[in-house]
Amino acid sequence: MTQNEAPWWRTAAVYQIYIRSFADANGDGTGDVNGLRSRLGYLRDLGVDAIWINPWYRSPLLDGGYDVADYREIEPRYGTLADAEALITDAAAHGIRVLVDLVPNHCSWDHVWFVEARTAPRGSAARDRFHIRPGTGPDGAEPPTDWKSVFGGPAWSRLDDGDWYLHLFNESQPDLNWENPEVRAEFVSILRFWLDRGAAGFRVDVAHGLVKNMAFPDEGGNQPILTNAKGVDHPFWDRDGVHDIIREWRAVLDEYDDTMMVAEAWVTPERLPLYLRPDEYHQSFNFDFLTTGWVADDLHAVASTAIEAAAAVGSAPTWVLSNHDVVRHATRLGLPAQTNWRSWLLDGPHDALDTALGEQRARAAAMFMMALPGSVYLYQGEELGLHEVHDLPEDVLDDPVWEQSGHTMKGRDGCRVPIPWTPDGPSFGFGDGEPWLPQPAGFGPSSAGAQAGVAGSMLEHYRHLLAVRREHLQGDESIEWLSAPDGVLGLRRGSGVECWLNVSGDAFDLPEGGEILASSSQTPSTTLATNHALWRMSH
Ligand code: TEU
Repeated sequence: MTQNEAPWWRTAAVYQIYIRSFADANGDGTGDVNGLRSRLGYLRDLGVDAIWINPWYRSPLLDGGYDVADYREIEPRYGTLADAEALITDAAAHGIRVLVDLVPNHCSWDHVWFVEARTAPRGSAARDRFHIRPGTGPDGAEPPTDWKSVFGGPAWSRLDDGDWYLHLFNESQPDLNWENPEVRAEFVSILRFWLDRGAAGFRVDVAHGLVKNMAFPDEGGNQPILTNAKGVDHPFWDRDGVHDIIREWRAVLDEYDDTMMVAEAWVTPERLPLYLRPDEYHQSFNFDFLTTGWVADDLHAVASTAIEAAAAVGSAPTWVLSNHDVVRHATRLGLPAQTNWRSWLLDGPHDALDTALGEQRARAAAMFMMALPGSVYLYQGEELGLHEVHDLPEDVLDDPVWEQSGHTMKGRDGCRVPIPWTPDGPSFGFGDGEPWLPQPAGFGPSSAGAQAGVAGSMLEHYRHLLAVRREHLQGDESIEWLSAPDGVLGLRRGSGVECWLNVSGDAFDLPEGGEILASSSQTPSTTLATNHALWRMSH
């Protein structure tokens, strides 16, 4: 395959839209499709190739829309199906493809199937679409298994007739039964629904879920909240049967030109390539990169492993530093090494955060990530250098994790705060209404408006990096690691672009080289200080 024929997704920059918090056109305090449409020019100027939109379907929003009541309707707070169709058309006119979020492991308890199942008799077809089982113990008052929800507490809740239904996440998110042919057929139809409307593909939620051990053995052991167990023959994660489902979906995508699907699969690096075989997912997120600390050897090991693993199955690697489920990386990188950032949100100490250090490292980390072969996924607001809003008052927290963990985990709201667009004004330009989550009083200088055109701002840094990446780094996928002292990483891409990252070493004088293309410093220099990165064109 010549480089020009390589599919777009192999080297794309994809921008994640948490639609609830991106831009609010109708002033109800919640982001919406028309708000997003009004900001497409910003995304084009930023230089992204595609957007992935978090679930926008009709939903009670009890897990931010990952509780889908109707996969073919848009949540009224976000707009209409006609708005969504117009968005896909407008995005194409801006040169931006649209990936839709597919949520197949579970639906909402408001989905018509579950409404039916609740009152349907035991053994009925309506109940077979879910995992509904009698309990154990006297009177069946104990859950069928010891399985725990990812958000805390038991993974089973009781129906009025005493039977129990499985929910690996919130009680409002009943797990679908993927052994049921009707469930399988329905999702093929949903894929076609969005592909027929011009979607370029899907980000697939909980791609390592879906299939359960139908013997329902106990799991044994307790998993920490918000982690997905990784083990051999686990009763509900990463079971081999999931690959049959993926192949069925891939055959559908292959009927449409230029489409792709990317898996959200929290599995081990050894198992991940199985999801990326030529007749399965095109790509998968690489969460090992996201969770790697600021340690040169670790970053190198994770990156090179991912590159080799993707190549072995003909896929291309992906890189992600932040998303709507994790503490924003400007904050993570400003915390002392080894901090458990999930529990730090509640437990602190909050004065351990060095915001300037986090921002400095975030500038350098973006350069390292964008210099790697493959595609990058950017989370809305990282181009503004936004920090986690870690001090949201408890009474505004919306993530079900807060309640379900018995107030032991603060959850994921702090990375979902509405975006500041203007230095001042109501909700910093997010919209005319009161935003659904409060924004920090000092948000103005972080706004897109305050940063646009300002040399050295994080926004201009991202714009510049994406432009250089488009010109020099999206044409091929080759990489050579360069020799470097401890604490420093060096790599060269096929175009001749070099990236140097000083993670923790002493200031390092780069070997003789060519023209500097980008720098994390306001005063680019070939003496690379710690926590800085530099791109240059080698001779
Ligand atoms: O996340 C899947 C998932 O397993 C997460 O709970 C993950 O373990 C955690 O966030 C670690 O960072 C997806 C969505 O991305 C998330 O927003 C949803 O809450 C979840 O599925 C349920 O649909």
